[in-house]
Amino acid sequence: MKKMLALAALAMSAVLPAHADTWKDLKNAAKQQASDKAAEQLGMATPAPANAKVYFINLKDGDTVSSPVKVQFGLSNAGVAPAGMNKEGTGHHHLLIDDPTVDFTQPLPMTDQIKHFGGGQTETSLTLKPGKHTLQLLFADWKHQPFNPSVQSDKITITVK
Ligand SMILES: [Cu+2]
Repeated sequence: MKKMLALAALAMSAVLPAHADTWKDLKNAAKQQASDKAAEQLGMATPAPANAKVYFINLKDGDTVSSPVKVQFGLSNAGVAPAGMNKEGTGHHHLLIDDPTVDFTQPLPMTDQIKHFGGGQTETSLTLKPGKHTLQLLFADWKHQPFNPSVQSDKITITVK
């Protein structure tokens, strides 16, 4: 009988920590969800990852290109995560075409001039009319809101043949 109890206690002690971890995980997940929701409702800007930079890899100011235009997004000192995933030090790319007005205190709208890459894409192929166009990268947080301070590339002008 004593042996049985000891065995049961051993089994319990093996099970308990895992059980407690699950509870802790659940509690943390609930906490995270609540704080995500609050951040979203209050429109709280996420602090920018230190020294984060976005830049065009394959295009520079003054380039002449043909449509469709391949655009590769460069990023340093931060990571890419899909939209909706609040993970520290990450965000997703946005491409501003022909200088749209941007409210840096709000989530970015999805328009013809503000393209979101919420799947975590790091390049795209753009169909543009012949003529001059401006392009600018804007990196934003999981809720599509620009970081504070904002993480954006230089605005470049390209000519489409
Ligand atoms: Cu977005």
